[in-house]
Amino acid sequence: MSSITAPDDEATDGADSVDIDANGHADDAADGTAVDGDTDRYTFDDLSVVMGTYNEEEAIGTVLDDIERVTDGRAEVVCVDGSSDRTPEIAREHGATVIEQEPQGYGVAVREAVLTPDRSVVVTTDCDDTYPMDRLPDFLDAINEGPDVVSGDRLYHGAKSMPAFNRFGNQAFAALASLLMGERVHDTTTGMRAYRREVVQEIGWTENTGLSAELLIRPLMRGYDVREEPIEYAERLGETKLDPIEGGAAIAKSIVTVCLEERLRRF
Ligand SMILES: Nc1nc2c(ncn2[C@@H]2O[C@H](COP(=O)(O)OP(=O)(O)OP(=O)(O)O)[C@@H](O)[C@H]2O)c(=O)[nH]1
Ligand SMILES: [Mg+2]
Repeated sequence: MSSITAPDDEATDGADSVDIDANGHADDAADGTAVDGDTDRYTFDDLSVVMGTYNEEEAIGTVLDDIERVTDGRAEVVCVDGSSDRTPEIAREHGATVIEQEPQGYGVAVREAVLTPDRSVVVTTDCDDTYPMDRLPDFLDAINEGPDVVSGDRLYHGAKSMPAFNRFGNQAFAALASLLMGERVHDTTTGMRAYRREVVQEIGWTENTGLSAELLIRPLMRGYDVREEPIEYAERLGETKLDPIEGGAAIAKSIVTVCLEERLRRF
């Protein structure tokens, strides 16, 4: 795991309730089960996995089956759905909480999704079977080690399944954000991250297509402890909902706007 920034004491006050494993071993809770004498660690019972869903009937069954298998059915799942196909029915059959919303773009759905859970740890994902749900225990373990945000870095392993145009764009977004923030980040547009709930509750989110970048940049620039975790990335099931040119321009604009806003906030 590559560490991006040191924690800012003031900003991470909300994290005080969690103890790091006395042995310094994150692996003790790799199955999300609190071990004896270690009851302050978050487990799958503290985990919400949230996503925007928009006509994902090809993928949603697989994604929700994976979450159920990996977390023993203990993680809560929240889908903010704008579909006209069977996606919401399939989600409900799998026990997910479905919030219906007119389709208004990625960020409008995902903002609602991250703000909905009452549980302490919120993990975002896409509903297209691209993100490795079998890494949920690692993300939970990583949060238990102390960070406020753990961000899946798809580019670390090369992201060969990503279309070349998107890969190039994502590298360019990371370079742009790194330059403007003065901190090296490797994947600003990943959809898989774990957050301590306080982080998503305390920050006001403004972006739509660029929300994924905003969800990394604002916490980082406010001094939260943000870490990147290399992940594999798979080919998408079903149709993309993002126009690469229009979406790419919106993301670049969000990165510049959010970085400038966060810099001005410091004065
Ligand atoms: N509710 C809702 N969900 C959306 C909307 N737009 C996108 N999503 C969901 O947000 C997630 C991300 O969209 P994707 O199409 O995967 O975008 P992407 O990951 O940038 O592009 P891909 O390379 O195709 O995966 C998916 O789970 C979509 O179903 C929307 O307007 N409303
Ligand atoms: Mg996707």
